Amino acid sequence: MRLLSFICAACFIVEEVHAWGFKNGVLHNSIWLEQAAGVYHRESRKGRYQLTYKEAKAVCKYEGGRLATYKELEAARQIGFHVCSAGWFDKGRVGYPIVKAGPNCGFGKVGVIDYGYRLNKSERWDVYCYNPTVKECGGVLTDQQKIISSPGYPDEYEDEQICYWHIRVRYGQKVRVHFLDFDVEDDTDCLADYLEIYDSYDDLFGLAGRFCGDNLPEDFISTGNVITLKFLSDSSVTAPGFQLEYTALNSTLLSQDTKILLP
Ligand SMILES: *[C@@H]1O[C@H](CO)[C@@H](O)[C@H](O)[C@H]1NC(C)=O
Ligand SMILES: *[C@@H]1O[C@H](CO)[C@@H](O)[C@H](O)[C@H]1NC(C)=O
Ligand SMILES: [Ca+2]
Repeated sequence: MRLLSFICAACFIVEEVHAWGFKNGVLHNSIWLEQAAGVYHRESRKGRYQLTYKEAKAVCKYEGGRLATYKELEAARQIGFHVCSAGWFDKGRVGYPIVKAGPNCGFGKVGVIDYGYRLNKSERWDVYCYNPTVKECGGVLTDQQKIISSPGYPDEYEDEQICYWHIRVRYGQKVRVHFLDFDVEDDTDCLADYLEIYDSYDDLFGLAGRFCGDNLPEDFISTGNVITLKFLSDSSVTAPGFQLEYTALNSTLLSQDTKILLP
């Protein structure tokens, strides 16, 4: 079962890479442009489509930003910002930016898919925030090697944090994650605070592990050239957090392992 989901995660990545492809050395895929022009997408800690208008505003404000305006969303879209999730933006509007037409997203249209001004502000959607300053928490990383820490490390992280790190190394490479330090609020099923690793370009597919407590997790090696790390903290009890190092690996070195995995 685990093996199966592992393989399918790989299929998915390959499919996506083909669907989007490279242009000027950049993989044209929404997630890598997540912070395009200061605009980024957020969902609730509870999952997709859980934020009222008021909560959506609070999410952006918490991270030092505010709701994106239509103009900002469109400006980001024009440089490749593409997200297939409807979210609140300024003045109680809901919509999402589509760059590439597809049957399952945006009704085959391109542009900001605009659901208009919502009369009912208790409806639940995701959110599009605007914050042009670099965020300490999360980001899109393309370096060959880098050390990543929880916000504030080695001081304790704060409550109510959600950070996504999308790591993309060169096509054909893999990503190795090696933990240097780990101390996250302990909880039986890691439901309170946790770090998750996804063998995927987002956190919808390819969950490879969820970690909490103070045992150092084992090294992780991706199947493709992209991974996502998601760190979440709840509303009470913090800890010093984690520090890890990721490194790009040339997958030729690993082709033996890959063969074993493939049917
Ligand atoms: C507003 O939306 C919420 C959530 O979808 C729903 O529960 C509520 O009944 C709606 N209120 C009105 C007046 O339509
Ligand atoms: C990986 O391959 C690149 C290009 O072929 C090469 O420059 C680099 O030194 C290799 N890295 C390792 C760790 O083998
Ligand atoms: Ca906590």
